[in-house]
Amino acid sequence: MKTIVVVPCYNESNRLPQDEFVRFVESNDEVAFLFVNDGSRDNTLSVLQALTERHEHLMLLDLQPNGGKAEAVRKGMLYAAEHYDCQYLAFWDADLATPLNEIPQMIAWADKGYNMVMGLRLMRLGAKVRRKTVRHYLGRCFATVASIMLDLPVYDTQCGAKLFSKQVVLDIFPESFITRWLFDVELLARYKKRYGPLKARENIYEYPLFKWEDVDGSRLKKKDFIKAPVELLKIWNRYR
Ligand SMILES: Nc1nc2c(ncn2[C@@H]2O[C@H](COP(=O)(O)OP(=O)(O)O)[C@@H](O)[C@H]2O)c(=O)[nH]1
Ligand SMILES: [Mg+2]
Repeated sequence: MKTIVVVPCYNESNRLPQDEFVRFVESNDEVAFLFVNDGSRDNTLSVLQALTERHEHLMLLDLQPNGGKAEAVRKGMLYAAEHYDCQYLAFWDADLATPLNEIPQMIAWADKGYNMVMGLRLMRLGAKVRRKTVRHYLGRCFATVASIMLDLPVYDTQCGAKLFSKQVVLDIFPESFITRWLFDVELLARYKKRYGPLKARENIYEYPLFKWEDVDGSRLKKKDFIKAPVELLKIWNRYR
């Protein structure tokens, strides 16, 4: 398998588009999925057990108790890097706000030599990128501040679809994250610290997704937006 995609799942039993994952692995034999159940309180675990029976490229890691998205992604990425022979590792939101057919495109950019490829939600003519207005503008403000803080011309830090070479995963995932929702910003800060600002500008690629749609049922609350500036400051202080 060339690529393993980690899918964090917290109370996803009603929202997970199971058939789309099955269809995808049936037609892409270079990609496998590792679903990480993160101490869900609904029957996500049994849903995932049944789903991962349907194809050998659908796999399961069960974590207890709930540790949050950042920790589930981190543990899943490290587990996959250690246990499977693969070239790339990715993480992907379970609601498929980013459609699975963007995976091969992101792999293609990694094949060109980028060792970190980030989904970019760029609202533009001709693309099917739809974000709720408030979230869009809050997101743009956040991304602008994050970009200034990181001193990197990054446009969208928070998209839930990102792909890495195995070496980058082994370099920037082992340490626990200090924030719960801003771990993507931490990943960029760690990358820059590990490889330097020049490499961060040259070897990370933001790939503009053709399609991205807000899916209802987000676990993000208003208070998470309010806390964001403080969390950003924590990151700035920790990684400078
Ligand atoms: N492991 C874990 N994953 C979570 C948690 N909360 C959300 N997620 C996952 O993170 C992804 C994105 O969550 P979502 O609620 O759609 O957030 P948003 O679209 O970014 O607002 C999904 O795959 C969720 O299952 C959590 O507490 N633990
Ligand atoms: Mg979502």
